[in-house]
Amino acid sequence: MHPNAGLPNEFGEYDDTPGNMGRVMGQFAEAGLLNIAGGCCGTRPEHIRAIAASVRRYSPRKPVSLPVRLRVSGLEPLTIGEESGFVNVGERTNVTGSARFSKLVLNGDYETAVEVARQQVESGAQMIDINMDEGLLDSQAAMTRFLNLIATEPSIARVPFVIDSSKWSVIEAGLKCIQGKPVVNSISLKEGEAEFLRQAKLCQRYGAAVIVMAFDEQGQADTVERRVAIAQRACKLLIEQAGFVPQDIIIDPNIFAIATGIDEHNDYAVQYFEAARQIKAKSPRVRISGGLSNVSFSFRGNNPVREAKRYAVFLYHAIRAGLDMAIVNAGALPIYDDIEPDLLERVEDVVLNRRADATERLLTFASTVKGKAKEKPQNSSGAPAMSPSV
Ligand code: THG
Repeated sequence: MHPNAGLPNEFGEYDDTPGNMGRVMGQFAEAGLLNIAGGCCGTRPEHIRAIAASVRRYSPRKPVSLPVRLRVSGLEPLTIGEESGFVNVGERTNVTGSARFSKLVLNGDYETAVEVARQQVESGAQMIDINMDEGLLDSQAAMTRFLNLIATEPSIARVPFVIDSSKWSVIEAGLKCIQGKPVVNSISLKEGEAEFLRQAKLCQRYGAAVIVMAFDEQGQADTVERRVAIAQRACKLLIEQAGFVPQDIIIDPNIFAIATGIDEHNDYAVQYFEAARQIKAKSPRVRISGGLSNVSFSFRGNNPVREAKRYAVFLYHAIRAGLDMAIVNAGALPIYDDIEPDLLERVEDVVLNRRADATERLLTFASTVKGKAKEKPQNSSGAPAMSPSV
C-alpha cells in the first residue's frame, strides 16, 4: 500500500502529516493487511520515515492459499466448486432461445431487453448467457451494445457473463466489453487444433474461463466414448499448449432432445450422465455444463409447467452425475422432490431409458390428467437438438 498524503486540497497540494500517515499505516500493518508499504503524491522523506517507523515491528501479510476452484466474476466473485453446489446460468438473454428477447433486440428495444437480463438475475440466475446469433442482426454490434448497457446496471453486472456465440468474432467483441472474469461459450475442435488453440490462447489473454463443446473435426459427439475422448483431447491441448489451468475449463458433453419418437434418441440422457461421470473421474478439477432446455422432451411449449418438471428430473440426475452448472430458464424450475410420484416415475422411465414404452406411457399419462391430450410428440425432427454454440 502506497497512499497519497491525503486528498489534494483546492491548490492541488497534499496536507496529510507524517505523524498521521504513520499512525494509519501502522494500523493496517497491525491488522496483517500490508504486503509492501510506501508513499505516493504528496509524501516526502519525513512521511516515509514515519511510515517505516510504525510498520517496522509487524510482519508482512501472509497470503492465504485458496482452494483450487473455478473462480469467475462480475462485479462480485462467483466460485464454482464443491462448496457452491449447482450453479444456474440464465438462458433467456438469447435471441435464438427466446422469441421475446429476439423481437426486442431486432426492434432495437434494448431498454426492455436489459430488463430480461435483470429478471433472470432476480429469479436466481448466478450468471447469464448472452447470445446474439441471429441472421438479421449485426451480432457483433448487438453483443457490444447489450454488454455495454448491462455493464452499467449493478443489479445485473454483479453476476459473471457467459458470452455465447458460434462466431469467434462475436465472442471476441464481447470479451472486449467485460469487467471481471467471464466465461466464453464456446470453443471446440470443430475446425481443428490450430484454430482451437488460437481461440483458447485469446481466451487466456482476455482472462476468461472457457466452455468446450464435445465437437471435433468429425462432428458433434453423440456417444459416451466420443464425448469423453474429445474432452480429454481438449483438456490436454488447453493445459499443455494454451496455458490453461484445469479449473478454468468447462466441458459441455452435449445435451440432446429425448422422447423424440426416434429409438436412437432414447438413451441420450443416460449417455450424457455417463459421459459427465467419466469426464469428472478422469479430470476432477474440470467443470461440467450443459444447455438444459435442449433436452426438450419434444413436447415443446405445450405445457410449460409439466415441461419444467421434466427438466427438473433431468437436472436432478445430471447433478448426481457431476453437472456443475447449466443454462436454464432461471426461476422456472420446480423442485424434484415436489413432483407428483406418478408423473415422476413416468418421467424417470423416459430420462433413464428404463422401458421400451416409456415415451408412450408418459404421453398416455399426460393425456389422462387435467389439460387433456394437449401434448403430442413431434417426431418430425430426427436430428439431435443442436446447440446454437456449435
Ligand atoms: N450448450 C452451451 N451453450 C448453449 C447450449 C448448450 N447455448 C444455447 C442453448 N444450448 C441453451 N439455451 C437455450 C435457450 C432456450 C431454449 C433452449 C436452450 C428453448 N427455448 C424455447 C424453444 O425453443 O422452444 C423458446 C421459448 C421462447 O421463445 O420463449 O428451448 O447446449 N454451452
